[in-house]
Amino acid sequence: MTKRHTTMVGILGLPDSGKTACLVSAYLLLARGKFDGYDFADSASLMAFEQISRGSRLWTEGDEPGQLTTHTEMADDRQAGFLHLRLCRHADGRFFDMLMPDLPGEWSKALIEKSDSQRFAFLGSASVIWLMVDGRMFADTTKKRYATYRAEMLVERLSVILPTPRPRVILVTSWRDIGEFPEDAYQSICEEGQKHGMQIALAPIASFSFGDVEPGHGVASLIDMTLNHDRPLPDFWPEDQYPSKRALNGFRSAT
Ligand SMILES: Nc1nc2c(ncn2[C@@H]2O[C@H](COP(=O)(O)OP(=O)(O)OP(=O)(O)O)[C@@H](O)[C@H]2O)c(=O)[nH]1
Ligand SMILES: [Mg+2]
Repeated sequence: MTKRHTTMVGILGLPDSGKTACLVSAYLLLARGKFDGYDFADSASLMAFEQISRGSRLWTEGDEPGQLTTHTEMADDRQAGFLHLRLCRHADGRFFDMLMPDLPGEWSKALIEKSDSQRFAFLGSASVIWLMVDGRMFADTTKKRYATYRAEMLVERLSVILPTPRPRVILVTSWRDIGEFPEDAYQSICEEGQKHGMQIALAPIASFSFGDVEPGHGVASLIDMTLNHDRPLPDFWPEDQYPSKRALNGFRSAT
């Protein structure tokens, strides 16, 4: 990150929300040259991508994948490890470096249940946050309300960790292949975000697919949203804090 401008993404989400699947899907789309708007340029973590994509070898032409990722566990349970991607944008040939952690959902669970936030300190340097939720829970009317509540808890916990001005937060909803994400649940999560000064955008994805939606749907658009971020700049010269600014302006006009 000291060498090149890098977009670090903070990825949170309960177990099974689809974090690993999303990263695998992005990697597979890039590997097959099917990633809308971008080409794969490089990765400093190819081995790690290969490792998490192992189960997806079955994803060949016309062969719809099923359960392809496994539960994430980490060798080091105190510190996040990152996957790296360098992408080239078709529109202007510009290169983008991204760092994304593949964290175990247990970390987010412990954040909700025990406010265990120490391991998430790195989120302070993230440009964009992906808040991942399991689309299956929101498609099931008996589980939707609880799933919304848990997502809001995560937003609330996140608000304590994130700096101000807030980085952009994207609600990434998985399993788009089984249906649309319910709008009322999104509204409710957005309102929780607004209470804490966060604007939450929505990005539905189908990392894999059992339905009519093509596998990888929404993933390239999520990355595009992520890379085109404008982090609001802090108010550099608030009048009341720096009265000398006026003196400086006066000096300028006098010369
Ligand atoms: N069809 C379909 N399957 C998905 C999608 N997203 C995730 N899955 C599947 O759902 C299961 C859970 O996804 P993971 O990506 O492993 O979940 P995770 O958030 O990494 O879970 P932990 O590592 O336990 O925290 C896996 O079997 C995935 O293959 C999706 O958008 N569509
Ligand atoms: Mg995982």
